[in-house]
Amino acid sequence: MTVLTILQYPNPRLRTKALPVVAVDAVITGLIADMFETMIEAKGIGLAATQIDVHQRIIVMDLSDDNSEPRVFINPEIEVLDETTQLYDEGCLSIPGFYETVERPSKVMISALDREGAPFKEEASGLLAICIQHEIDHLEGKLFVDYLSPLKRQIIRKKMKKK
Ligand code: GNR
Ligand code: NI
Repeated sequence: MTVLTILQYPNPRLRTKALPVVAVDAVITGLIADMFETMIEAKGIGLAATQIDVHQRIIVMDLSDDNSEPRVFINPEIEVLDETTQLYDEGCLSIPGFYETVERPSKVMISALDREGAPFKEEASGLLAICIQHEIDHLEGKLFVDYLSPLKRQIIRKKMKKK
């Protein structure tokens, strides 16, 4: 297994739209293992393939304190189940050190393939709902800073460029 490099904002590759996975084969399985290793090493709760410059629709996630609940979402789709929204102070491994409040739908239905390629559905609320929306945004080339005012985004962009 390998720890991969995480692209940093404002790298334009983070704006690439990922394509669906065609077959969950040994290459995809190996990539998923590397993504978990990368996410854990970076102390994240989720990682989208876009962040490691692979533009296929793959997300790994572990919301537990001890990395005991790994989740994989391949070709994920969400349907908003409730117009209610929730606010959360979001961070991103591609924008380290910056946290800003983002508003998102509270309750969504996730449809995806698991690591074996089998389809499943899961109703999500709380942190899972936030995280899956944050990760699917990555697959679309979108970042949490896109929800902020242009001024706030510009400040973060300049500070990231200085690093
Ligand atoms: O580790 C992460 N924490 C986090 C906190 C609040 C909202 C979303 C996230 S996801 C982030 C990891 C990451 O950048 N995934 O793309
Ligand atoms: Ni992120």
